This record gives sequence, structure tokens and C-alpha cells, in this order.
Amino acid sequence: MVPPRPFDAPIYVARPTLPPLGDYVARLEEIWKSAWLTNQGAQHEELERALVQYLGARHLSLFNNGTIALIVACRALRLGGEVITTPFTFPATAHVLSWNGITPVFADIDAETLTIDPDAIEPLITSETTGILGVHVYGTPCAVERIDGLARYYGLRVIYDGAHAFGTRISGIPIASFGDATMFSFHATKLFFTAEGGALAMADPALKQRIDLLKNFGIKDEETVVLAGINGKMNELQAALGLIVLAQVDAERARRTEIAAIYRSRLNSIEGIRLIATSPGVESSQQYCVLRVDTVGASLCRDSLYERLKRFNIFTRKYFHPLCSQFSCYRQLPSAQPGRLPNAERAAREVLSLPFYGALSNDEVQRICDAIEYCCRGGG
Ligand code: T4K
Repeated sequence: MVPPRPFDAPIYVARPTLPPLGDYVARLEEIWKSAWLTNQGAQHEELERALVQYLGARHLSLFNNGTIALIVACRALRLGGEVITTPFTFPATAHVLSWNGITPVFADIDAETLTIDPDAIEPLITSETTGILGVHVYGTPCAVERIDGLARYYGLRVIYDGAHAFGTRISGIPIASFGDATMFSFHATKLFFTAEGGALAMADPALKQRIDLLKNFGIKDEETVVLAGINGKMNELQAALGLIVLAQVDAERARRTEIAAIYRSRLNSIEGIRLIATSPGVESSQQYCVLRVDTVGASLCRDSLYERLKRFNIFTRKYFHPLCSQFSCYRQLPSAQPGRLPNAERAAREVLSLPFYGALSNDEVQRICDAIEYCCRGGG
């Protein structure tokens, strides 16, 4: 077996597709002329309007990052006590609850979609529960109808962490239409990015008003502060970048769809590994392309594949291992005890996020597949 040639430069899991620098410079010139750098400037207002349109949201509020957006969403919806969430996510999801003095209660995930399992939520609801924080992990939608139904029945609030779900639709319905609020992250590693940044989408205009106040220190006017707010504002440089990135986002998604098809056609035939598929009726955000390495059926485990690929200069990521419930700050919680979250524990052992961004050429994707195939046949 001849080993494939390693890449000369490292291949990472994500890479922002940067628009032409000249387009950004033109926007910067507008900002320079105005001498207006933040606090709802012209770029900010233009981006907010454009994203309401693009995301099919009733209302939207821009933020300096997705984590602060989630912190503010919890505060705006007056969540407290306990909130039921998923352990299979980025640390920020659980941390935003802690930052609000809320106890995260971890529910197991669905074995296929890897999103929070509604059947696991219901038994965890107590008199202390105030909300559900679901994550559209990898852009795969949560079981939104059932979760929203549970919330109505038990009088709970629902926030969706849609950090990965920019542009996801369910049967044509924009993902922002579900729950009380949905967060989007615009970090540099995301399909749509503003370097750091994020947004909350919501249907209720009163909630939008409260969120806008909370992200701006609670300031109503020069002499009136009505809420104990924080600084969560997106600045003009971020918003300007967002406006030019938005113009290319459909092309980026289309290219990623092609790349995913190559990965699928090459890798799904290898014994014991498979790509996580898009659920029927779902239009994917194409944020991540994730492999599952079957702990029983595959010739090697996820961790050895991850290590061996590094020898080819390919740096995959184990999003999301370890589980939030395994962090030292949460593992003492009753809901975090080993064995209570079997689907999440298995997923965390099996998943591997592959390099996935528009600038990858077909040849590079084929070479990544060659390396995976080689490792799976005992090479590397
Ligand atoms: N909820 C969920 C479900 C999330 O996934 C996230 C963030 C959040 C909430 C919080 O949203 P934000 O507050 O971040 O808006 C990265 C991102 O930093 C993080 O935003 C993202 N999720 C997470 C899944 O991925 P790391 O620690 O893996 O990032 P890092 O620096 O290792 O970058 C990954 C790869 O991307 C690097 O190997 C190289 C490449 N890269 C990275 C940067 C920063 C670039 O090519 N260019 C860059 O500028 O967390």
C-alpha cells in the first residue's frame, strides 16, 4: 500500500473564505468618512436589515459574539432555576446558563440527529425548570415541533443555539421561526462570519426591544437606564465585513455542498465509517461535515484516525468531545453522572469533523479521502 503524499501546509477543519480585500476597503472608507465606529452605525443598521431578510426572521439583534447573545437571551427571557440542555455542544452553551446563575440540566440526545431528545427532556422537568436550550448541532435542526409543544404544555421558554444553523430550513421554513429566540454565531470559523459576532432572532417585538436594551447597558436615553445590561454591541468594522461576506454566502454554501458530495461518495463505502446525513426535508447550513467512526464496525477508532491524519498534515476536530457534562465545572451535577447520557457519550467517542470550506479544491478533498482510506486500511 503506497501512502498518500502528506499536504505541504496544514489543512484545518475550517477556514474563512475572505471576500476581495478591495470590497472591504471600500466599506472602511465609508466608515472613515463618517467617523462612526460602533453604537448602531450605518453598517450595523444595513446588516441587521439584510439579515432579517436572509434569515427570514421577524426581528433580529446583532451582537459582538454568539456567547454574549445567548447570555442576553437567557436574561431577556428571565430564565432562572434550571434549564434543560444538551451536553453534546460547544462549552458556550452550558456556560451561558452558569453566567446567569442557572443550573444546566443535561438531557440525552437523539442517536441519529445528535440533537436534544424530546423524550429525554420531559422526565427532567421539575418545578425549578424555566426553559429549554436546544442546539441545532452541525446545523441539524432540533425536533422543534415537539420541543415547542413541550414548552407550551409546561409553560417553559425555548432558546435555540443555532450557532451552526445559518440558513438552515425545515420544509422551507427558516430555522429562526422556532422557539422564543435563536442565536446565530458569526465567528471566523462559521459559514457566515464577521470575525467575531452573532445575532439573536425573535418573533416578539417586545423581546427585541428588551434585548436591544440589555445589550447596550440598559440605556434607554441619555439620562435613563432601565435594565442592568451589558455591552454586547456589534461594531461597524464587524458589520461592514458581514455585509460583503453575505454577498458570497450562497456561493460558499453551494461549493460546500459539492465538497460534501465528494466526501460522501468516497467515504460512505468504507466499512465502519459514515458521514452524518442531512435529515429528510432539511436544507442544510453546510456548516460542518462530520464523520462517525463506528466503535465496533470500523478497523480503527476515531482517536487513532484523528492522530494518524495529522501525519498527512490534516487536522480534523473532535467536535464535541468531551461532553459539557464531563467538564470539571459540571460533572458533579446529577444529570451529568456517567451512564445517564448514553447516546451523547457514544457520539462524543465517534464523531470527527472533516476539513470543510469552499477554498478546498476537488483534488485536495480527494487527497483527504485518500488519507482517510489509507488509515482505515491499516496504513498511517
Ligand atoms: N454554541 C455553539 C454550538 C458553538 O459551536 C459556538 C462556537 C458557540 C455557541 C459560541 O459562539 P461564539 O461566541 O464563538 O460566536 C471554534 C470557534 O471559535 C467557535 O466559535 C465555534 N463554536 C467552535 C465550534 O469552533 P475552536 O476552539 O475550535 O477554534 P480554533 O481557534 O481552534 O479554530 C478552529 C480552526 O479554524 C483552526 O484549526 C484553524 C481555523 N481558523 C480559525 C480561526 C480563528 C481559521 O482558519 N481562521 C481563523 O481566524 O472554536
